[in-house]
Amino acid sequence: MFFAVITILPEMFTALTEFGITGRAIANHQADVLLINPRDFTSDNYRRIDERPFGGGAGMVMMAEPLAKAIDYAKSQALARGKSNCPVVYLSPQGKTLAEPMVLDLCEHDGLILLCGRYDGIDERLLQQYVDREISIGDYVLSGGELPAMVVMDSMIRRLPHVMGDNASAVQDSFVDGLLDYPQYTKPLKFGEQAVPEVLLSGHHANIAKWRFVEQAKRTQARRPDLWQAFSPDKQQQKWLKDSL
Ligand code: 4GM
Repeated sequence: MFFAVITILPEMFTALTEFGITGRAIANHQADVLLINPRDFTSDNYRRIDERPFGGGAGMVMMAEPLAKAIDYAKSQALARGKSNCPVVYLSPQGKTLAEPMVLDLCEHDGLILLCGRYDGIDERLLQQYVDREISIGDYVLSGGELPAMVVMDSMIRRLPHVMGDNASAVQDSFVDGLLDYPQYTKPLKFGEQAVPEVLLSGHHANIAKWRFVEQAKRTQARRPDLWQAFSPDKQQQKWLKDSL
C-alpha cells in the first residue's frame, strides 16, 4: 500500500511512521509513506505557499500552483512504484464521513495521495482540477488535514494482511461485523468489588462465544441503535438472542 502525503508539516507524521502497529508495518514494507512538502515546489525566495484571499477576509488561502506541482510529483512517484490506482483524497469537514465500510473500499486501491489543508483552505480551482474524493473524519474542525490523513492511513494499514498478527483481531473488532465490541477482562480476578464474569473462567468455548455475542448485542442496542437497526444476525446469533430474553 502506497501513501503520498502533501503537507507543510511533514514532521507531524512521525506519530504514524515511527510508532506502534503502523510504524512496524512501514518498517516491514507493507506500507510505504512518502511525505511531500509543497514548499519544495515554490519558485519565490520566500517559499510562499499561502496568499490573501481575493474578495478580502481575515485568513490566508493555500495557492494552487505549489500544490499542483506536489500532486504531479506524487503521481509520478506512485507510477514509478507500480502503484497506478491512487486517487487524490482531500481531507475536509465537507467530505463524506469515514466509517469502516469506506475503509474497506479505500483498501481496494494501490494507495492514496492525501492532500492536507492548513490556513483557511485551498484555492477552489486546485480542488476542482485535482481532487478525486473528499473525506471527513467527523463533524468537527481541526487546524489542519494532517491528523485526519493519519486517521485514514491508520484505519487502512491495520486492515492489511499480516499487519495485526495472527490473532485476527483486526477482522474481529468493532464495526467489522456491524456490532460494538464485547467487554474484556484480564488479571487480577478481583478488582475492588468486581469479579471477572464466571463464564470467562469456565473454559467452555461455546458458552463464552454466546456470552460475548449477547454482550455485543446489549451494548449495541443501548449505545448505537442505528447500528443495531442495520444488523442482521445469522442463524446461530438468532438462537443466542432468543435464549437471552
Ligand atoms: C477546513 C477546510 C479535516 C479545514 C479545509 C480537515 C477537520 C477535518 C481544513 C481544511 C480539517 C475533518 C483543515 N478539520 N473533520 N482542517 O476531517 O483542510
